Amino acid sequence: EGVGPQEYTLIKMRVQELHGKLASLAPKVVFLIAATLRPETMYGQTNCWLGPDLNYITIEAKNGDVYVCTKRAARNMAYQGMLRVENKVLPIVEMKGYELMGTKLTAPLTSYKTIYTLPMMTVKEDKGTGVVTSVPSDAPDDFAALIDLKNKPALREKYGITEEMVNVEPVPIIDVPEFGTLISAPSVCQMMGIKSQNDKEKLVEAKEKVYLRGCYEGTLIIGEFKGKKVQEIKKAIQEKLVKAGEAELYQK
Ligand code: A2H
Repeated sequence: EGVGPQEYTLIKMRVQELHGKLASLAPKVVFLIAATLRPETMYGQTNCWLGPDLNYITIEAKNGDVYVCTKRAARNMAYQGMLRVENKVLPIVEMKGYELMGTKLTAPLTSYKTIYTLPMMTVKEDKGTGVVTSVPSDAPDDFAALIDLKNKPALREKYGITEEMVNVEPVPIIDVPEFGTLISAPSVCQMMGIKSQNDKEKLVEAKEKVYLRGCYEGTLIIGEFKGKKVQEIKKAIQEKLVKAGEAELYQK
């Protein structure tokens, strides 16, 4: 882990219909909250990752919204004064990631009206919130996990994922000079022969390459900050999301 506390942006991904274990929470508004270091990439969200075997809980935020995340993240949020602790009415629901697969979500900034929760085996219990937003254009991990689901019907079936749910493509959102018109994560994965989320060592290398280039040389090619350097507008996008009630800040 890095030095000192990491500041994440928690992206609020609204659950469109409350089914199964989440049904008892109605009429509350329920969000999966994804921790990201790259709020400026939210234009390219195509889906949301959960660890199928991780445990998730629901908690009530200060504003009355219900959040889904790991217990560990909930504890950290409580320390950071983000939760409504006096609440005694709300049932706390506990569930496994696999029970939430295929949930329809509404996420900020992305052009996809609905995105789905999908399984990723490398989601860590002890990082962020255990909920990860997927930007396959700019994150090799996300790209690799998405092609696994596209290529492996048995993997989809195991978690009740339909072809429609993975019928998404990386969205070009950031221009990196070195990659020309190519989208960074897919092209680096292809150049390095990465075919699956199991190619772990190669993915570490790919991630570093794409991350550094995107952050330091990238220019946004979509949205209201189009034409601006990623470095210059990262904070502005984060603030805009927070102001709109679509994100919160979280230290860990
Ligand atoms: B980032 P750090 Cl486009 N398990 O968001 C695995 N990965 C997790 C996680 C967990 N529990 N929680 C967060 N993450 C991911 C976007 C993104 C991210 C892009 C490019 C790079 C990138 C879209 N996914 O991260 O180890 C999240 O993915 C590269 C570092 O705490 C989060 O930001 O520094 C990042 O890892 C946090 O990683």
